Amino acid sequence: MKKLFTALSAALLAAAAFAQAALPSVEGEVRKVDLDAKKITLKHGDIPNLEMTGMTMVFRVSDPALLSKVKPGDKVQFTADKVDGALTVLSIAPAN
Ligand SMILES: [Cu+2]
Repeated sequence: MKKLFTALSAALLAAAAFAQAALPSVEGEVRKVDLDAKKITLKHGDIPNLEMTGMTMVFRVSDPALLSKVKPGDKVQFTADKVDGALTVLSIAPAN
């Protein structure tokens, strides 16, 4: 029984790690960068993990340093997820 529980825990941990790593990369275009509010406006394509189709909207960023990597007009690839109830960009980089 204990062995089974250990195996289940390991499987759950692996699944959680996989979910983290598996955030899909999304195409977008930067519309606005707000350093003070730590927010970015992106015109984005489909975001399967958030069940969103393309639109233009504001995201929080997990780390303000992300905002220094991009500027309005840039085509980007990013990942986003819900963090503490807020739609948050977790990674972003210029697309090339
Ligand atoms: Cu959206």
